[in-house]
This record gives sequence, structure tokens and C-alpha cells, in this order.
Amino acid sequence: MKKKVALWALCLALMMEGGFLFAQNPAVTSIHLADPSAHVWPGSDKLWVYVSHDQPGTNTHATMADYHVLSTTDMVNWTDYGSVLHVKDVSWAASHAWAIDAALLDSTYYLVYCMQEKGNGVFRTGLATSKYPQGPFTDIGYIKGVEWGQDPALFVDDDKQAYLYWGCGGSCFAAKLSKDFKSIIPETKVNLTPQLTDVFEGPWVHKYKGKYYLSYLEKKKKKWPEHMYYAVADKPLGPYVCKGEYIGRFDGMAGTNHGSIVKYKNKWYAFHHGMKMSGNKSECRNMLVDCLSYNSDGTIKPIIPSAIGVAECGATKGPTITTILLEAENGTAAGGSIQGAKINNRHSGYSGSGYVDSFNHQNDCVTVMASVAKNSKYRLKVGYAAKTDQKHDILVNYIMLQDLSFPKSDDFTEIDFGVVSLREGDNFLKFIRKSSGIEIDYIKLVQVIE
Ligand code: FUB
Repeated sequence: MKKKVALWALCLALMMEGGFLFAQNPAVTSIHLADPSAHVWPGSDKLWVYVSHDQPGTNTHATMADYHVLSTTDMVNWTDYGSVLHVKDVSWAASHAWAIDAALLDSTYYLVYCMQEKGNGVFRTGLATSKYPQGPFTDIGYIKGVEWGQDPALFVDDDKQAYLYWGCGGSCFAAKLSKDFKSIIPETKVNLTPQLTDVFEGPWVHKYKGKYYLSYLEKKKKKWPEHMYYAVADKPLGPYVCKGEYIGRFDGMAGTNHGSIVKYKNKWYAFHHGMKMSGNKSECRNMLVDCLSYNSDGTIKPIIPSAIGVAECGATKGPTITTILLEAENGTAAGGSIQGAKINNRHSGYSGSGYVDSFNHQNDCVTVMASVAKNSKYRLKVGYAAKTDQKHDILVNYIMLQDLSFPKSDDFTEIDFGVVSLREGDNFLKFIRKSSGIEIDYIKLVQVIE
């Protein structure tokens, strides 16, 4: 009896501490994500993931067109900040928004990604920046000195020197980056291919106990599926010594795998992708997270990807939930639009980088875009402030929610308008003003698990 009481007390304590977490693989079920690059930025309590996006209903990498950023504080509740960079906003690119990575240096968030150049189909390594980890990001051109820039990854060392790694089709290169990240320093470029057994693509670097770990995708004798390998070096540019496989074949694996390794709240995690959620369509993938640990000699213990995900290292099984947080001020940069109204940041207390106000004319509106993997239900919430009690409309794709009440609130607040249905793919939610005096901070969609 005493033992049972003690166990319950322990459970209660863990729950209150947030120690009971829910976990599963795929870790995010709201959207098809691939190539996850996970980071913990100094000064943020969140874990951030930069991902490419497979189009639902397709089974090809050729239609990949934009990137998303997600965050979590508990590996259970995920926030998807929507589309943060789209091919159509990259003047030099035509298509193929493939793998991605991010870095933070001197208060600027850098995004590197690969897209095919207009007119010639050459893969370039694009560079975009933002003042916010969640973007949206603005393209500033492609990195000079990289001939075929598929699968880029960034690594910023403790001395603030940034490195770029890239590679595909059986080769891998690395070089120091210039201070503005806009070009590689040519004389530092190294060909890492001979050091990485059977490397195919997808390099990614993290540091553990002073050593540099380069993880990559291996394709033995050029045969699919890819296994995840890693190599270790004393310096970022090598020489690297291959240590072998850390993720091999598993149930629900796609032809490709691709990922990153990160420490968050004293635990190590391997981010990668699989295809179970799309009914085994190999090119329509979803993000997986598994627990990772090292042996005392610094080698990585091989991972068998688990259906319960990070529940394997202490969390409790269960459904994860995604909240799609669409900042009104990002409307235009994130697949939506702002018509008539203006972006402002004078009234404090908003989330993101501002809010939208000056809805002065009939039908002034702000539209945001939510992308989801399948027809599904979400709770619709809006962050706003209003000078008086007001009524406005919200159009969810073709369904008009009329005369929604926004009670007076001087401070930014959130209101819940109940459950709405989203359709597979892109959804447009348009706030349409009916009277003046409202500020729209964000539109939020919380995944309903059925
Ligand atoms: O996501 C598109 C491509 O598939 C990536 O660039 C490769 O690494 C593979 O994951």
C-alpha cells in the first residue's frame, strides 16, 4: 500500500513538473514534412525544426515548393508557423524546394536551402535571413562558389566561424563561409567524399564532447533505401573517420532518409523522416523523432526507429498535437495577403513581429494560409484587440463564418470560434472587416485528434 501511494505521489510530481509527455512517431501528423533540421538557439527555451514540405496527394519530390518552421517545448505540442519561404518568392529559382538548414549568428537567423535555378535546372544553395527564428525568411540570393548545391547544412563553431556542407549523388563537400554567408571561401573547400563511406547526400554537423559529428545518407552500391551514417573529426573540415550506421532499415522507412541530431533539455534526439503516414508513398514523407544516446567512447548507439518516438526515453505515449500559428503581419510573405489594412507594432502585447490594423474600408481583409496533410478538423482561434464590441466575418476556404463576435478588449486577447474543417493541401482563411477599430494579431488552428 505504502509503495502504491509513493508511486502515485511520484506520478503526480512528474505530471506537475511536465514530466509526463506524450509522444509518437510520426512526431507531427498535421502536415507532410521531410529533411528535418533541429536546433536549440541560445536565448530561446524552444526546440526549433526547419523542414521541407511534401505535397499531400502526390508522390514526387518535384512538386516541393516551400519550407516550414516548427517549435516545441515538450516534443508533444508542436507549433507550425506556416509557410516561411516559397519558391515563388525566390527570384532565381524555378522549383524543387529540397533540403534545408538554419543557423543563428549575431541576432540574424540564416536559412540555407536548395532549389533548382530557372532556365538550367542546376541545384543552387539559397540563402535567406530573418530577425525571428520562425521567419518568414527573405531570400538574398544563392551562395557563390558552390557548383551543385543540393542538401546544404550550416554549422557555426564556438569561434563564430560558419561552415557550409553540401552534397548529393554520391559526393560531399565543405568549406568555410564568408562573414556575410554569401559565398564560400574557395581556398578552404574540401572534398569529403573519400572520407565518408558510401556517402550519397544529406550531410549535417553537430558537436559532441569537442568532436565534430558529420551525419549523412549512405546508399550502398547506389541502392535505395538510404541508411543514416556518421563520421567524426577533430576539426569541422575534417579529416573525418566513418563510424558506420546509426539508423538503418525500419518499418515505414521511405526511399530517402535525412535528418539531424540535437540536444534539448539534457536529452539527445535524432530527427529524420519516414513514409508511414502517407500509406507508404515513398516521396510523401513525415517527420520522425527518436531518442539518441552515445557509448562512453563517443560512438552513437544504433537507433531502431520507434512508433512511440521519444516515449522510448521517458515520455508517455500518446497523440501529439500541432497548432498552426499564422501571424497576420506575415500574411503576404506566408502565402496569404493583406488588402487595405496595414502592419503595425505600436500597441504592445502582440505575438510575432506585429499585427494588422487600419481596417478602415468595407472588405479590407487579411488572409493567411494553412497547409495540412489531409481533410481534418481544427479549432479556430483568433488573437486580436478591439476598441468596442464588434462583429466580423471569417472565410474558411469557401465557407463564410458570418458575424463572429469580437468583444471589446484593449489588450491583445484570444477568442475561440470552435471547430472548422480544413481540406488536404492549402487552406485560405480570410478575416473580413465589418467595422473599424480592430487589430488582428494572428489566426490559430489547433489540431483536433479524432
Ligand atoms: O527532400 C528532397 C530530397 O530528398 C532531399 O534533398 C534529399 O536529401 C532527400 O531527403
